[in-house]
Amino acid sequence: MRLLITIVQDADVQRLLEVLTDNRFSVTRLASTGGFLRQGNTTLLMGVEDERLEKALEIIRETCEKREKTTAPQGSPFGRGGMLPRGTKVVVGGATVFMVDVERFEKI
Ligand code: 2BA
Repeated sequence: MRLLITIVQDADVQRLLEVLTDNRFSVTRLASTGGFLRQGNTTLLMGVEDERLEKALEIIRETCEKREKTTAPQGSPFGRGGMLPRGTKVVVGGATVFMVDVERFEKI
C-alpha cells in the first residue's frame, strides 16, 4: 500500500473528490496553505493498494491537468477586486503528489 499525499488547487477539489469517491477510493481532505503564494490549497491523504495506484494517478492527472484560464473580460460585472488585470491569461490546475510506502495499515 502507498500513502498518496496530493496537493491541489481548491478549484479542482470538488471534482477530484467526486471522481475519487465514485471510484471507491478513501480520501481525507485537509485545508492547507502554499508556503510560496500563501494561498489556500487542499491536501488529500489517500491510502491506496498497489494494484490501484495507477488508477488513482490517472484520475488525478485527468482532473487536475494544468490549463490556461482568462480572467474576467473588460466590462464584465464579475472579477472585481482581483489582483490581475481583466483578460489576463493564467495557468490553473496541476497537482503535487508524494508517494510513500506504507509499512503497516490497520483500522481499529
Ligand atoms: P507547484 O509547484 O505546482 O506547487 C503547488 C503547491 O504544492 C505549493 O504551493 C505547495 O503548497 C505544494 N508543494 C509543491 N512542491 C512541494 C514540495 N516539494 N514540498 C511541499 N509542498 C510542495 P506554493 O508553495 O504556494 O507554490 C505555488 C507555486 O509557486 C508552485 O506551484 C510553483 O510554481 C511556484 N513556486 C513555489 N515555490 C517557489 C519558489 N521558491 N520560487 C519560485 N516559484 C515557486
